[in-house]
Order: sequence, then C-alpha cells, then structure tokens
Amino acid sequence: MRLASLRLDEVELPLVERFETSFGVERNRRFLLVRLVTKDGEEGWGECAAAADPLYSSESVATARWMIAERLVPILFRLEDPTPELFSREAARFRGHPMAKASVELALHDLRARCARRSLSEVLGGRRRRIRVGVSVGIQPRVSQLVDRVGRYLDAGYGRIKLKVAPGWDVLPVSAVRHEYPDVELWVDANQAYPTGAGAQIRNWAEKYGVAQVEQPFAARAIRAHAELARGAPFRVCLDESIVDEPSLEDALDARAVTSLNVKVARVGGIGVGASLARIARRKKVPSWVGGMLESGIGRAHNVALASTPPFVLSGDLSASDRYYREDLTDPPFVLGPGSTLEVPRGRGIGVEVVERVLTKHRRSTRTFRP
Ligand code: OSB
Ligand code: MG
Repeated sequence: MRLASLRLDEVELPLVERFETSFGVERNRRFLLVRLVTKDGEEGWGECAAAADPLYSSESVATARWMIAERLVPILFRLEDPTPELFSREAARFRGHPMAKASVELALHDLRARCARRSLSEVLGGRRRRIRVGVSVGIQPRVSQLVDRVGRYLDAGYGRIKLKVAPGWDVLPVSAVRHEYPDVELWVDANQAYPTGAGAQIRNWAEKYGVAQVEQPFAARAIRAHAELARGAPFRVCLDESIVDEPSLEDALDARAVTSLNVKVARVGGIGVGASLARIARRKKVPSWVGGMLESGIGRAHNVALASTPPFVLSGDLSASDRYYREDLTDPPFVLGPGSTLEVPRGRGIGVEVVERVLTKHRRSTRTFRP
C-alpha cells in the first residue's frame, strides 16, 4: 500500500446543545480530521479529539495540528508499507501527543480495513452486531433542566445515564434524578474536579442515591485517593484521565484504584493501545467500556468498531448522532436502536461514508501533504 496524500482539515461543528463539564463549556466543537488516500485511490479517515482548549488534557487543536503536520506526517511518509502498528511504533519515539497520534493511527486502521474489503469491527475481532450505549449528560444551569433532559433521553430509549458532576453540582442533581427516575442506571463523572479529601462525601451521596459508577473524581495522578474510594465501595470506581498507557493501568490495577476502565482511543494514542488496555484489565476481572469525546460520526464509527470487540462489556459513551449534531459528517448517521444500542456498521472500514458537502460547509481550513 502506497500513500498518495494526507489531508488535514479543521472543522467547527455546532453541538445540538451546550455541553458543560467540571472543566468548561463547549457549544461548537472544533477538531481536526485526517484523510489518507493511497495511490490506488482508497481512503482512510481519522478524527482528532483534541479540543480548542487544553482543558480535558494538555492537548489542543493547535498542538495537535503542529504535531501531525511537523512530526507525524514525516514519520508516516517514511514508512514503506504503513500499518497502524508500524506507525505507532515509530511515533512512540516522541513523548505525549496521544490525540494527534491517534488521529493518524485511526485513519490507518480505516484504510487497512477498506483495502481488505472488510469492516473495521471484523478486522479488530468484533463479535457484536449491536453494542450497548448510554448517554453522558452535561452540567445544566438548573436541576429542573437536568431532570427534564434526563427524561427526554430516557424517552428516546437510552438505558444508562452518566451525569457530569463537580463540587456544588452533585447531591442536588443526583438526588433529583434518582427521585424522579427510581430505576435508572446512574453513573457520574467528575473529570478530576474533587480534592482528594472529598472521598467520604462522595461515597455518601453515591451510595445513598444508588450510583453504579463514579468516574475520575480526583486528579489523574491521585491513584491512592481513588483506591481509598474503591475500597469496599458498593459502586465501581472508573478511571479515565489517570490511564494513559499500559504501565499506568498496571499500577492502578495493582493499587486496586480502578474497578472500571474507560478506554478512549484519543487519550491513549490509538486503537492498538486501547484494545491492549482492555485486555489487561480483563485479566484482572476489571470491566472496560469505550468512552467518547463528543466525536463526529467519523470518530464515533471507530469507537463503535472497538466497542464491538469482546473485552468491552459495559455500555459505551457512544450516543446517536442527533444527541451531538444536527447534521453529522457521516452517512448514514448513528441512530439509537432497541435496548439502548447502536448497530455496528458492516460496510468496509469504519462502514460509514463521509459527506464531503457537510464537511466542506463546516471546514475552517485544509492542508494537503504529499510524500
Ligand atoms: O470525561 O468522558 C469524559 C466529553 C468530553 C471530554 C471528556 C468526556 C466527555 C464525555 C462525552 O463524557 C461522552 C460522549 O462523547 O458522549
Ligand atoms: Mg470521563
């Protein structure tokens, strides 16, 4: 397989509604897309989850653009037969920048599967035709709006709700949602917002209101605090930002700080590492699930393919297209199916086509690289 070009687009796509977390509010999502084309005219797509500002992690659109253009493109074009594995191995020489690395790795995965005329799910060893999903609900201006929002997602068919929480937005919203919907499977995610001393309080309300999983309440490096929270807890303690590679997962598993693993291909540098982390966790009987970063249909399709593989046993943060965007970049859009599921595309590669018309409409810049 010989590459003919890599196109790097910056897109700004308006979200259906604002998404607020403990670290900030997003109304329009700005992100990069990677499109690879081979000499035979086959294409492969990857999405870069880095946001406009380095709030979730230290990467941003600007740092990812620099990393891809100045460092990763040269690595890629130097490979004689570029596979995701070879690319990742070479890119590992540079520290950090996992979201930038993931975007190219994802495009290579899509490309390889398309060239083989197989779906990415099949190539990755996917066994499921439908994957179970939930919805991640942002912080709202008022509790009543949150209860309303959750009600509409439940009506739409979502079977698991993850509430974004933060100090000052926990007891009231969680108790209100639990009171209104006594049977709903409830998870919470704090994106590192609590001081390590807040464990006892978190445990109190999480237990009282039947929260099934508490995600990343403390700083990414605060492994001990997560382990203390997990000890004897009636809920799972999920790590997201803490787990960036295999050693960080092994340490967290040894410390018993993680009883559920959120795998985001963006955070760990690609599908290869993401799949490996889920296998490591499974050996220690820790369940994994695929997390999201408000991706467009392109990144979502990669996530869905990964979630179709055996180690991913809990519902993913992979909602239908219309939960994020009025007009998604891919066709067909992802729609919620029976039992709170998304169908795993069976077409070639990621199995959905990119709608260039919609992409062009929302594109802010584009640059093409050739070997
Ligand atoms: O921590 O899981 C997170 C979105 C942006 C940044 C971090 C997170 C999230 C989400 C959204 O929770 C999940 C989704 O894409 O549906
Ligand atoms: Mg999270």
